[in-house]
Amino acid sequence: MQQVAYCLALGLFVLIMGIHCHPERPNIPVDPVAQAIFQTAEANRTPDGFLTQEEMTEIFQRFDMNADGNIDETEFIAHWTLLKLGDLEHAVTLFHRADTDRNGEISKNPDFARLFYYFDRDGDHKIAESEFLAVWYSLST
Ligand SMILES: [Ca+2]
Ligand SMILES: [Ca+2]
Ligand SMILES: [Ca+2]
Ligand SMILES: [Ca+2]
Repeated sequence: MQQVAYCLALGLFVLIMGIHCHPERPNIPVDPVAQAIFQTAEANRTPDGFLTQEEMTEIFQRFDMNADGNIDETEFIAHWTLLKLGDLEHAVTLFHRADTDRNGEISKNPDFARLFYYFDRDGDHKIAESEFLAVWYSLST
């Protein structure tokens, strides 16, 4: 019994020390692709460091090359390639994560609306660069 208590105390000590030594959350590796997308989207409208719904819609429209209101995989890959965003495998992963209802295309509803909600972690109706980078990272890994 004493041994268990000892182990618990030791575990707690290690935990506290761990938190103490790393008071900040682990840094999210900055993905240059995500950063480029964010900054391009930002620069077109209000360069205030936030993506608004309008700015996000603009990204959507650029990917939706035939303007039918949906982004299919071909369009996504084509635009991805056009923007030289790199790794195609990465593109396919992102596409499928973004297709939240898995019908084979990213539509404004529900996929894009859900994505906006998902990216906007603090619920202030705009996406900060840090929010964008964090969610992008979690979507691509
Ligand atoms: Ca903006
Ligand atoms: Ca389309
Ligand atoms: Ca979909
Ligand atoms: Ca936000």
